Amino acid sequence: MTSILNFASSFVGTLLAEGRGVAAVKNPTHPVLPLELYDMESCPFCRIVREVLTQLDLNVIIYPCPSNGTRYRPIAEQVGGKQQFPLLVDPNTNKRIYESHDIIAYLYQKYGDGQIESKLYTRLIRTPSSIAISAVRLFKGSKARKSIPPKQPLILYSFESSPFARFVREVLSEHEIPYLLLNVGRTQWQDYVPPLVRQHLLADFKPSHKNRLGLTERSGNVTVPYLIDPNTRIEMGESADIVEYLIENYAG
Ligand SMILES: N[C@@H](CCC(=O)N[C@@H](CS)C(=O)NCC(=O)O)C(=O)O
Repeated sequence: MTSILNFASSFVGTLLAEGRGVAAVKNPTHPVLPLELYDMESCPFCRIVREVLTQLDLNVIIYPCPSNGTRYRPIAEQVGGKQQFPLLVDPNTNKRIYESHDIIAYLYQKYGDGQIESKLYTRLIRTPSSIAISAVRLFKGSKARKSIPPKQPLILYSFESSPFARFVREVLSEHEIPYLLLNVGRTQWQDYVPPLVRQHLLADFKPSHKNRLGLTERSGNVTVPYLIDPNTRIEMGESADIVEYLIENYAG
């Protein structure tokens, strides 16, 4: 019963995003170094930034900063001057930016087509639906739990509005586990075909974007979430298995 409700609320969350956080632009501009985001999975302002990171096909190292967390909050304060999230760091340009709308504007300007969405759109459309998603998920991922820090950041293939990837990101957030988020937003109609059907009916299909291609080469398909743990050299798909693995290996 719990898991049905858990899935239902994550799926409702995906519907509330009104299609954002699923698709990626056709011709992305990739920076040399991944961006860095001090983030809380359940923070509505952080989510709207992550939606744009999926849209622009940008890789990002996530440093989770749940509300009572002690691992990355002090670092965020050192880096940016205060504990407010989201905080974006772009090591390619040395920019450190607070305020979700300013971060989104920067991302569109620097890595998008230069067209910036209006602040009204961010505040009246994006933000309320993101608050609704956090509410239906009961703000999961916002409270730190005891955990063992990994030596190296984990790697997660995901796109923001995947209802399954959300479960994994919530656990990573609560346990303050840093991870390189490799976005796999969809661009072609074949990307929307369910993975099992695609594997059989479109066996020759090659995705156009680097992360989708990389994941296909690794696992034979694009199914998210997909976790790689360089510390144990384990890699796996299936959100329930990943959640179990993370708790077994990193819960304190
Ligand atoms: N106007 C800011 C609001 C950011 C904000 O209020 N973030 C909350 C988390 S949702 C925060 O940083 N709270 C301080 C804390 O958690 O210590 C934005 O759009 O980025």
